Amino acid sequence: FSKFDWEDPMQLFESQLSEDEKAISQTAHDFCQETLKPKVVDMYRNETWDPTILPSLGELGLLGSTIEGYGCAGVNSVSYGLIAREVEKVDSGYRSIMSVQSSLVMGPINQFGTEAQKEKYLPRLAKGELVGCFGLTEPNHGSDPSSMETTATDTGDGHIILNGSKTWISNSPHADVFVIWAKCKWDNKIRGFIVEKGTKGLSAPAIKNKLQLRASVTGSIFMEDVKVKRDESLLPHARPGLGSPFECLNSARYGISWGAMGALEACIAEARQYALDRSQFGRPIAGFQLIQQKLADASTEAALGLMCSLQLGRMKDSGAWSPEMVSLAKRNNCNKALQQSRSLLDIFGGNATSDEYHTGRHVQNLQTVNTYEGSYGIHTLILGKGITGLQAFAN
Ligand code: TGC
Ligand code: FAD
Repeated sequence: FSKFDWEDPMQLFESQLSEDEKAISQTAHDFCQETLKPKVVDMYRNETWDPTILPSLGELGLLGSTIEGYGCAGVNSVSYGLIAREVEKVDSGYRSIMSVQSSLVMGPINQFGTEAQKEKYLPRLAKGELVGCFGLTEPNHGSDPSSMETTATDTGDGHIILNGSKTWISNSPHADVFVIWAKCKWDNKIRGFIVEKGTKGLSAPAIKNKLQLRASVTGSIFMEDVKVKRDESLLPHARPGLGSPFECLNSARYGISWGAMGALEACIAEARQYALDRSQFGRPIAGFQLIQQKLADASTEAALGLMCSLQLGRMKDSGAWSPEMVSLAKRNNCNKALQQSRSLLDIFGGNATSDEYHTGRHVQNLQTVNTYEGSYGIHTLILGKGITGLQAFAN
């Protein structure tokens, strides 16, 4: 048998990845540890936006990485997951910045846009020259976007007028490109629209003083008679209804299943080192059984969760996947990461309070990660419907 490696307990990295996947993961790892990690404590403290982050991710081919052409890397879904894992080892907020740009902005433009829209936006989004955001959630409609109040009116002369508001939108205060989902007055169906920063009637103020995800800027979007050209703005290949925005979410949720495990792995590494360095009662606390149980439980959940995400990625790459599989992975991995990181935080004793240790920040972030892109409860109900055939969302 081989020697046990606590950093890769089931030899996922060593035995299950292709050489290309290992190289992409290593590139992402080095960039995240060398460039992102030194910034994170300050950005989290001050809720700031660093305009160099997206361009540096773009330079390495880490934005919209699964898209073929338009300056994108065209890698497989497993590689996208490995990138999300490395970014979220530093901070869930940084992974949010990356995954919103990749899955929720470049994804729908690539999948549902015209050739002209793709040529116009994708290369610059891939370079990180443009910042994108995705507006689905509204103040009164989060888990149930089908009831959204934002409207699109066709003026009959080639224009669309958007009215309404969105809330909790990642990147929106710095966005150049807004993907907005609105209910069309002509047939009551939801469609996607691209709106550019600076369009009259559009504003996106930041939501300040968040308790979580402070290294990622989140905002509202307000639209008051926002007039856009129909052929430039409408994503014409999106199926009318919620199916198309949910397709974007499938990809983002899949990436989050990897990312949450990355955050947990970072907590395991930090807690293990802390426990080895910290002595009480004349010996390292790592030698106490209660501490070892926390590390064993967390390592087990991280290893199992990563294998689940890897299997899902392989199924996505072969085309044999379902949204319920995505819900299973997103629900399990986010919830396990939240529970286990919270348990590991106890190892730091009073130092759990200090933001010089990263575990407390990960615990805070994971509360949001367990909520956005479909809360734990919503993914429970998606799985419940998949298992029983009966939906329990509403009467
Ligand atoms: P339902 O009637 O079940 O479905 C409506 C239509 O959508 C289709 N569909 C899907 N298509 C593709 N993929 C999926 N996963 C799909 N799920 C459903 C479905 O077939 C149907 O199509 P059609 O042709 O029949 O119209 O929908 P519902 O209104 O009953 O809602 C069900 C529910 C609760 C599961 C859904 O609304 C839901 O998932 N709610 C959660 C909302 C959510 O996830 N919001 C995320 C906002 S974005 C975000 O959080 C970004 S954070 C990013 C970051 O910073 O990282
Ligand atoms: P609610 O829908 O009000 O849910 C509240 C509680 O009720 C939850 O526990 C939920 O599970 C439960 N619940 C709801 N319905 C049911 C039911 N039928 N049965 C049982 N329990 C139920 N959205 C975007 O569109 N774009 C973004 O970029 C984006 N980024 C975000 C960034 C941050 C930092 C945050 C916090 C949120 C972001 N969101 C974004 C919004 C996010 O997707 C929503 O917050 C999430 O979908 C939950 O919606 P809600 O907050 O309205 O909660």
